[in-house]
Amino acid sequence: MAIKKKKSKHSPNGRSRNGSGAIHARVGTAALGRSVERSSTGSPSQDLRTYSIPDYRLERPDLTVRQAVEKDKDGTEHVHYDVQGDLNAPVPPIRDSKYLDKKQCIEIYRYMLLNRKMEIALENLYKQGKVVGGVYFGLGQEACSCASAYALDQDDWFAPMIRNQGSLLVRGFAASDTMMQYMAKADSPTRGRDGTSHFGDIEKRNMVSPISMLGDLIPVLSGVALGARLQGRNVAVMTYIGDGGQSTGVTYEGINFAAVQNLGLVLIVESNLWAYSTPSELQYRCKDLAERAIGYGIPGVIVDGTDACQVYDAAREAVERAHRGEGPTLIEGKMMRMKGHAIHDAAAYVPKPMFEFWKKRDPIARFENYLVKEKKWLTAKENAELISDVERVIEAEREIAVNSPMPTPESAEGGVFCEDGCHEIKPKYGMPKVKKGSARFKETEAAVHLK
Ligand SMILES: Cc1ncc(C[n+]2csc(CCOP(=O)(O)OP(=O)(O)O)c2C)c(N)n1
Ligand SMILES: [Mg+2]
Repeated sequence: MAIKKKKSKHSPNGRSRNGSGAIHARVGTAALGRSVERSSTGSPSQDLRTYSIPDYRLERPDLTVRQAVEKDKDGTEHVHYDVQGDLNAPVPPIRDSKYLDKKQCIEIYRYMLLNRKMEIALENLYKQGKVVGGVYFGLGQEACSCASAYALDQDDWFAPMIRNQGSLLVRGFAASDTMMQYMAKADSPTRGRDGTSHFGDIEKRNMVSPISMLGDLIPVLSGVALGARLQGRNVAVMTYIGDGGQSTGVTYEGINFAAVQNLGLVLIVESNLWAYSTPSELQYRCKDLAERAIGYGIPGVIVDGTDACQVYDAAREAVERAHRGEGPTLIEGKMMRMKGHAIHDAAAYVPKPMFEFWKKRDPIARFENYLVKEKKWLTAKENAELISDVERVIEAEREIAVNSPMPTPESAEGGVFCEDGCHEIKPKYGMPKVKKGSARFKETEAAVHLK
């Protein structure tokens, strides 16, 4: 296998941050392209294959982070990071969506605002001492969370990770659910048994609970798709993994399983340049994580994770592939984690100019500019009204959350393990298909399990 690469003057390992020319870009299709290279005489060379990764971005930031070690007077070593590259590059426009209309764009914008303002309220609740434990933020990643979840159909499934509190809003959770969860309130989805995001809803919202062990959601979601298929349905199952988390072995296992079984996994790789305090340069060696798709034999695509239209289009195409039973898609969303890992982390290790570069690419400010100034789909007055309405909603949700009681100590005894008659496990879409055969096993394992 050969991937055409161009050596960068910034990168000693040959990994340039500038996508131009590094991977054959074929914008407009999410299909994995593979071709046989032709030699200069025009005859096909069987030795060299090239692969195409579509790249929807209108800008390919060319920044590199390098580790430097300095010694202080006592000889103690201090590690810090420097950023190099074109930090003054102009901000790209939003790419027009192939699918979204005016109403849908405004709806996604509203979810992104809800996402941002809910997290601002959460930060305040934390500072008021009302939160039990920490708080995670998706600042700078609202377009990725909201536009991807918006691409799912009602019957599809999803599993968010810590940066995807916006996806929960899109899938019908209230902001107060997340707030109460962080405050461990009696009315929170886990009734005070968990202080962060470990809750799901397999009945109404087709949501699998996040799993803290990075990567483990991927095989679980692949399993959901397999379960649905056994019940006669091709559903899309969307989940997220960070640029750090994707290094885990289970990520490989989960995607590979979905690939060979043609399961409708839609994996959003959140390339936000940091994994806790580790820059992506120290996390993986390939240039773009979408390249991983080539090894799995599935389509991979790169989008600007701060552009809601690009995220939506790639996610929607992946969801449609899933519905057609054509298997998984890997979507790499490039963006920047604009806060520390969680509220306790001031992110002092991130070079300040890097924050400044990405602040100019704020997904909400860019989408607002697109809707108000470029498309003129919102007047300044309508936009101001929409923002105040979102603020009103968040304030009302905050009130609900704050006024919810703490759980009673006695309630801790119940509702942790399934008790007799607690709930029925039944197939969602129909009885699993029974395979006819002459062997001893007459029914599929799922059919036996769900009897
Ligand atoms: C298997 C595993 N290893 C380590 C951790 C601890 N941990 C939690 S989040 C995190 C960083 C994740 O970085 P990334 O995947 O890039 O996601 P981001 O926080 O940037 O969204 C680590 C190391 C974990 N939860 N699971
Ligand atoms: Mg990361």
